[in-house]
Amino acid sequence: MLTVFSEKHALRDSKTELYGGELVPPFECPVRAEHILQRVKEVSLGQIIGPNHYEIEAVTRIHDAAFIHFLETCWSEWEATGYKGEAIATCWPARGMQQRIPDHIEGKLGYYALAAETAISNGTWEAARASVNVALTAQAAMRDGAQEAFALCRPPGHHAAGDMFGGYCFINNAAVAAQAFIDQGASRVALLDVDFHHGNGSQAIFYDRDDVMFLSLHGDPREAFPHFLGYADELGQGKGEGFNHNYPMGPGTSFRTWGEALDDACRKICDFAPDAVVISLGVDTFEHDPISFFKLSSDDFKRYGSSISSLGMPTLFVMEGGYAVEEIGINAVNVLQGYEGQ
Ligand code: Q9C
Ligand code: ZN
Repeated sequence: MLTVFSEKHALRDSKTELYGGELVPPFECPVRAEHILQRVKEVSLGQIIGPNHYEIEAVTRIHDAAFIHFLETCWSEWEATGYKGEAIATCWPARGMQQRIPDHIEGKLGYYALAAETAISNGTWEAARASVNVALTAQAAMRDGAQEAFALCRPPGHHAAGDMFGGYCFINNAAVAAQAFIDQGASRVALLDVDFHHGNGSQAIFYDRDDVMFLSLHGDPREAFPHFLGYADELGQGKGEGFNHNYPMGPGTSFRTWGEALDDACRKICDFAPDAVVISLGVDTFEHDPISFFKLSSDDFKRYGSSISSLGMPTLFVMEGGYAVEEIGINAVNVLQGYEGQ
């Protein structure tokens, strides 16, 4: 399987994450991508290439242009105020308040942030831009005939909505890639999100559409981030009704239960008969993940990779979360090897 990777991921290297009331070193850190790349090489998964450059229009098919401009300019505006730390949102357009975009960077941050853990710092934009180019390059390889590809994206993307960043995500790489399939003539695309966290951004982006089906297996929002989306009764709206499927699961969920949810999601994908499948591949479902509560073992990742290949559909894997950094390479590549029948 082809892997696409950019060294520019390392430019996303913020120093702080607001976690449990403390500023800690971010769980979403550069070594994650290095370990995955190392494992891809170790098992000789296949060719590894760098990303091509894509115009921003591929991104603004999904994201609001003013939001993208905000991401691009946020750090320099923040720095210009003289603040000493990284750019972190501290106020929001909460219930009953105006949804107008303020002029001050503090206000803009609150407007465009969906959570406070994710700090923007120098290099964040460049890395996010490279990450979506990685996804688009892997997608283009499939347009040109590849049956599958691995976009080793970092930073991840599935929490990013049309005009919101957060949950370590800035640009929704998987959504932009799904849209690229549609723009190249696909009638239907399934976006299957197996990251531990609900893909709120992807769901919101495609919620009223019937050409991209979104399915997500995740920690129950009653107990897990992003807390305010991901319930089972969110089925889509308008012509998108019936094209959104959530499988929220509680603390301690084992592969038995998780695998049954995956089988159900795969049946829905089969009925939908998409031209391509995009997998939001998070491996934070791992039993030893430091911020999650599912109990999948390293072997389980192989098993479900094989289930995904049983769909027999062109499949683009897009890297999302996973914070057990020592095992992240083994777990992510196990999915890909399981898919390849190894
Ligand atoms: N108590 C991704 O996996 N904070 N993002 C969790 C846990 C945010 C995860 C707090 C987690 C975001 C791409
Ligand atoms: Zn996650």
